[in-house]
Amino acid sequence: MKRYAAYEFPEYVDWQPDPAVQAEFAARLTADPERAARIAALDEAQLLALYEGLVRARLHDIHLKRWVKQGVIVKAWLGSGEEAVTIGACAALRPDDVVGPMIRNAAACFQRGMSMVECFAAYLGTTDCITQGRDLHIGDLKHGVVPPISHIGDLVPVMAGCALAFKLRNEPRVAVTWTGDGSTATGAVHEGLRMAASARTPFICFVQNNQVALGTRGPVHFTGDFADLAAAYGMKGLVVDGNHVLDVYAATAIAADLCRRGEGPVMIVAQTFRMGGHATHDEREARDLFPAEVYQHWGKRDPVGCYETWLVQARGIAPERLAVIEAQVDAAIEAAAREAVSGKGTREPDPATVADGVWA
Ligand SMILES: Cc1ncc(C[n+]2csc(CCOP(=O)(O)OP(=O)(O)O)c2C)c(N)n1
Ligand SMILES: [Mg+2]
Repeated sequence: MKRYAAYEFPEYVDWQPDPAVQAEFAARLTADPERAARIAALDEAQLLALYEGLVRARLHDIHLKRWVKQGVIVKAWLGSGEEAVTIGACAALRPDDVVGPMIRNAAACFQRGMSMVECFAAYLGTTDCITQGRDLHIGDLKHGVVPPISHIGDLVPVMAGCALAFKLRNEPRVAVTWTGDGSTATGAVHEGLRMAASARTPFICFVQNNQVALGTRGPVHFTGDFADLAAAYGMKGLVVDGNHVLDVYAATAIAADLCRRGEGPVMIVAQTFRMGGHATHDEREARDLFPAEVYQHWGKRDPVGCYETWLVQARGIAPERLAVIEAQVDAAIEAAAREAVSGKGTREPDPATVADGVWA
């Protein structure tokens, strides 16, 4: 896809496939026979839909960054470089499953069918979004998206509770959330996992290990191995390459089937890396957290670039077809952003309504 020098991480700007990394990507496709079978069953339309999802997530973030630079918004929390964890998971779910995305997984909102206008409007604080301008943490139960609150960890017991409801009602539905490596330190995550496991709920909990929490590097806040956590709770655990959309897809599909068979919950540890800052305000400081080689290592593993390269080189998809998808997504995002911005000054919340819908 097109790269944007003004907005992207330095490693992504002149991104070129690295043969050794692409070989790793290909090896992962067959490393686990069960996952390999899931991937082999995907048809071309499904493969292209995954590409479209990755591109949409990336361009959504690039657009937010543009707004930050233009002063339209003050800052943005991005999922750039970690898109595969969200897009791969959403692709493996059914429409009546529910997801609880944290801000790093905001792409789940539009992947599940919420409008891009609404997602942008949430940042602008206009009445075009479900919180009516109150908060950018959005969701919509119509689309099976449970809105988060900004308190990290709290979605785990909430989503485990959704899963418990599905189980008690005998509904073959699955609840999914993503928790960051740092968020696993919260009591809420522990309580939620403990309850989810003991009640055998159809719950999938991603630990999105991007190796940093705000400005604290992973090994400083956790000295264990996330892959060991699931066993401690008595739940099944899987580890995925979080930059590999097909690996995430396949593991989620397997986990969802286990859940629907009453063999949940499942914890999926997604190994990835936060290429940027916690949000746009600390991008420069974040570059000092790890040696340059670490950024280079993960930069070569750009989830969009690696998947695009695989589609072209291994699946024989013409680059022109991918360019058409990208152009369509780009045009849709531009149009949505224009529509959302038109609400500034015209669809602002009325202060008199501030307490409406507030229950506690
Ligand atoms: C309960 C609570 N404590 C602290 C914070 C402040 N806070 C916001 S994000 C964050 C770090 C999250 O790190 P991680 O879980 O690894 O997610 P990432 O941002 O890396 O995706 C912290 C401490 C918060 N929002 N809620
Ligand atoms: Mg983290």
